[in-house]
Amino acid sequence: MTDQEKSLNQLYQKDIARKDWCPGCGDFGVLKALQKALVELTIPPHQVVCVTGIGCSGQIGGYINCNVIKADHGRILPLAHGIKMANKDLCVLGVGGDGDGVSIGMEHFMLTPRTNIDITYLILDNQRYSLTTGQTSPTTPQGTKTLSHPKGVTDEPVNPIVAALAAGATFIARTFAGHVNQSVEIIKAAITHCGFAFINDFSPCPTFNKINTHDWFKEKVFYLKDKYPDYDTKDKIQAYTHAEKKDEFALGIFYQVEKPITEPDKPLVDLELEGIDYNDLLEQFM
Ligand SMILES: Cc1ncc(C[n+]2csc(CCOP(=O)(O)OP(=O)(O)O)c2C)c(N)n1
Ligand code: SF4
Repeated sequence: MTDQEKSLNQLYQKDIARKDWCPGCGDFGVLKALQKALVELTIPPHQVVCVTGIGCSGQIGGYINCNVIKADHGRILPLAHGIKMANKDLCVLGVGGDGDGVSIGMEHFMLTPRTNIDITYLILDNQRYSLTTGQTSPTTPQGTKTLSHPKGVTDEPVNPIVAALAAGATFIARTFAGHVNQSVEIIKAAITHCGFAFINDFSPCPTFNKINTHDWFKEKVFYLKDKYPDYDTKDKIQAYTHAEKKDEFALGIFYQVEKPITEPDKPLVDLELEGIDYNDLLEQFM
């Protein structure tokens, strides 16, 4: 780590006694990877806005020292979109669960990518609604017995990568929370991509998902660039083909193309955010 990275890393650390995630939760790995990616990109915390969901995954906002907004359930993307339109110089991240993104928030997940707004959206996919104790989510595999489907889930799951391809995202990748270093590189590529970047992260929930565990994923994941050196990230059909597979799971960048982005003609907010005295601002509303 360079001296600059060391001091940035310090800035991103939050002084909290403990994290509320269960031991072994995949979300720890995502937090580490996200923080490392921001440090390595040398983006200072005052330029980052992290919009989080409401579930366990949304806790990430409490553990990283940057600007954070906890959205209503399913409303990460409209908030993130609005923030980027207000100040295009900010690095805007959305981080939430599969329940948040592909159930109650599905309309936004289908409609935001086509604007190609320059934000990065991560779904921490544990195949359950975990904060509310493990009910079926839209990504729960068919046949799985859960709290809300004791006889097994009857519906076909939603595949977030396929959904993002259909919705027009210009950067689409999959990561695994157990592979922190590889995730850092993919998150960096997503943040530096100019346009709507989506990452579906497999983040195991050892408490409510006893099937799709860390070990289960470790046996089934591989990196597209390792197994298929000729893989073309501009080929949408190839991306669909790999995304649809259910016996093994490709990781890495599935799809990436350049397209014009949505940007405001002039910023709605033109403030230097470093060193603002928030007390003065707050007093205006008291
Ligand atoms: C409008 C609304 N509906 C329902 C809830 C209850 N609720 C809180 S978290 C959650 C599920 C979260 O699941 P997911 O987004 O997958 O996150 P995870 O906890 O698995 O990380 C639900 C349904 C809520 N807070 N707001
Ligand atoms: S319930 Fe699952 S997702 Fe939530 S903190 Fe525990 S392990 Fe993580």
